Amino acid sequence: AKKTMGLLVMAYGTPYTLDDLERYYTHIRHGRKPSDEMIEELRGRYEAIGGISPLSHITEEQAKDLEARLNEVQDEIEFKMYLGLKHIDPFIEDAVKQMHEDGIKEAVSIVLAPHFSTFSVKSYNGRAKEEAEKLGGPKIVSVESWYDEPKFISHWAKKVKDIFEKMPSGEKDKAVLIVSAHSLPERILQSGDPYPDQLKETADLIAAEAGINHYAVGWQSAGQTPEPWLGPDVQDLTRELHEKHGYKAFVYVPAGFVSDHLEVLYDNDYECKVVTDEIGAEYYRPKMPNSQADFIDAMAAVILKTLGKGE
Ligand code: FEC
Repeated sequence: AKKTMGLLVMAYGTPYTLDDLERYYTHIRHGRKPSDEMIEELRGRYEAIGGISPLSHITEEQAKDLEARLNEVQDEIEFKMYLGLKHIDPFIEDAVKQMHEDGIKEAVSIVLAPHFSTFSVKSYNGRAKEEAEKLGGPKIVSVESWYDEPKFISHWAKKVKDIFEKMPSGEKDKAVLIVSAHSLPERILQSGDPYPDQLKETADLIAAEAGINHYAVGWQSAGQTPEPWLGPDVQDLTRELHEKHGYKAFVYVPAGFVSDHLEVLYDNDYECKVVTDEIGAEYYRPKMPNSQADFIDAMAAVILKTLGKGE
């Protein structure tokens, strides 16, 4: 008989309606309530992208498609998907509890973010394992990162290549690719966090496969705290590359994210575009992976490899 295994898919989470803003933002801030001005500022950003983020539907579709793909490509294991979110319900702990109640003994977990950091992936997997230990199961095997998965790299490389190929010839020589991820406080570096190196490697691999020579790594969406965050920020980087090298076209690949959501639709498509407009340069941002089949297949491949069943 086929063995059943839990598939714990974890993602950031987003407010379902604007009424959820305060509890969501408070959770992100580790329980510290944001001021009214902070909430209003955030509400303004959600309103600027159409009222609310499309992230919740996309996350759900990615998780369902991943389960379906895994059950399609092999017939040894029946994967049963559970969705666990970092900052809103259903929380990671709710998903683990449900697995436990359903009698799931073994599970594999993946975070819908490619790069490992103690502040991101480690905390998701840590919360899942802690809850499972508290309940006495399931046993969870975790994917730690998948920033260099060849199918993931190809997914982006194809899109980047396509954009560069379609540029008018004069523009192509003056175009640059910017690969970015969410910034984190610089203090992650003190403990040797691999996050920046992993992003650099993703950028190197995408550029190599797409045949792009002009590219740079940047950081985006940094928090508003006094401590230093990883830089350069993508907006500053855009100005700097324009001033130093005269680039006239910018192609943004926010490879640290996998969906259309606030950080991309606002921080890239609005904030970076303000800069490219100001300097008179073209703005390009390939579509996010969302639930495109080849992207889902890339994550399925990563999971099977983690379980020792991949090529
Ligand atoms: O609703 C949406 O469409 C956007 C959801 C969303 C995603 C996302 C991804 C990441 N974050 C990461 C780290 C931080 C750190 C802070 C922080 C703050 C926010 C705020 C909102 C927010 N994040 Fe987020 N993030 C998303 C949404 N994030 C809203 C609060 C307002 C703001 O600062 O913009 C700073 C916390 C603090 O103040 O102390 C740190 C990382 C990722 C990518 C990895 C992942 O997806 O887990 C890292 C999506």
